[in-house]
Amino acid sequence: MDMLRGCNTFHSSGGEMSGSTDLFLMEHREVTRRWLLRAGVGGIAVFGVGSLWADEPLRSSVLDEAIGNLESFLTLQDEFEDVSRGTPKPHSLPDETKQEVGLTRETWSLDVVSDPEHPVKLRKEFSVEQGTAFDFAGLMELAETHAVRFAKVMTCLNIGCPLGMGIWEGVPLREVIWLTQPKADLRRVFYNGYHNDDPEQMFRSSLPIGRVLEDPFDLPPVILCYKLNGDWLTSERGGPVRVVVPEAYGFKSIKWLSHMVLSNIAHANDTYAEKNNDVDSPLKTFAATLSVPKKVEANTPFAVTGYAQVGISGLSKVQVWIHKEGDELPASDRYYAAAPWVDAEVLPRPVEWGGGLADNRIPVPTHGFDPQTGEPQSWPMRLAKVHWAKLISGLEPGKYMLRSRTVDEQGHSQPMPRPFRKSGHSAIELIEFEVT
Ligand SMILES: Nc1nc2c(c(=O)[nH]1)N[C@H]1C(S)=C(S)[C@@H](COP(=O)(O)O)O[C@H]1N2
Ligand SMILES: [Mo]
Repeated sequence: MDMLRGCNTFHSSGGEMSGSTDLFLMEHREVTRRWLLRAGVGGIAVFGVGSLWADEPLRSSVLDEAIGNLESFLTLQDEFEDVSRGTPKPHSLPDETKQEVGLTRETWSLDVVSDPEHPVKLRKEFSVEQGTAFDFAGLMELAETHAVRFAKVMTCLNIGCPLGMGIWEGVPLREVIWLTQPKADLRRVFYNGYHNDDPEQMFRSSLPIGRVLEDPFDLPPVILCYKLNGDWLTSERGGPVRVVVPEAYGFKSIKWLSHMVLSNIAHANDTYAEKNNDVDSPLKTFAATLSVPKKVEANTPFAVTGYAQVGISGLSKVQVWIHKEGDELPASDRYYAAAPWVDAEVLPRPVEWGGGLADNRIPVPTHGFDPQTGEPQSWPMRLAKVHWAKLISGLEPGKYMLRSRTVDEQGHSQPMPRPFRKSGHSAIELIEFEVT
């Protein structure tokens, strides 16, 4: 865990149909439905990306097939990548132990207390020690009137590649904080999850109180999350309750939540700061490939696909640039800003969302989706992972390098505007392939 690496790319094996052809066709049909059977569906025009699809009959079947094989938009809970500390990892404990230590909905309890070292004036505290802890029944009571849902990609600042994409449901954290009736000296909250009662294993994160009490611009609230894609949050994903911070990297979204401390401390005190991470860095926008053939035939069109993480700066374009080995690279152009980039097609919202959603419907209401129709209110949606594809017309034989990048809504191309690795991955990906 927590290792530094680029984003995975898988070389597709170019038309290979190994294994059972029937099975392949079945799977193929299924995934194709996710992304392609839209022309007659009528959803496209509603949000104004009709032009992308207007020339649909002219689209290459090569491109359509590559799009059809893309992963689904939402990730099944069990298929998220897991980034968990702990020996043993809390989600691997036996059920009896989970019961004992409060890692089930029936036994969950939360401390919400003033920081002894930087005290806050509160009228009320919730304390496990004093038998007044906040419990799951209390959370469900708040959920009746305050529950919210939003779509968000979970991404580790250190790993860089998205871990999974979900619809997260929970109660805004501020609702629980208001129950303590804070009066003064509240500047920050910090929080941690169950850590085998070993201080060495504690993994803590923190937020300025302002972010908890108010949602800047159109961001969803910071939540105490108990459901993912419509199902109870699994133990591996941090259940029964985890924090989810919409615009932040994963380390702010503490799993197996057990302690919430209201503090007058004036600065961040996250465990993740210890490894030189920039803990105030919101999610970045970047692109990566999902499928690039390793070898292609000369003068034959082929498709490449990928995804873009849409960070707080939004996404206006995904672009690719194919550079032949030996050709001159632009001089003194560190981020290849002047290279001959060409636009790829950013796919509209899928027909099927995936992720195991009941009836394949985004539950209503969900932040960012129309409360009547369930359609996304903007696309590509911020804080999500979207997909792109590009048909490359034939190339002459040789070795090539494919780069992909995003351009955000302010016109910054990757790795800008925040190119520093410890504030999150944004380097331009480089994939080699050969034309024979
Ligand atoms: N209690 C606890 N919460 C945690 C972690 C952890 O190790 N312990 N890892 C964090 C990190 S670094 C990331 S990137 C995300 C990963 O979430 P996931 O495992 O649901 O994909 O969880 C965060 N929450
Ligand atoms: Mo992480």
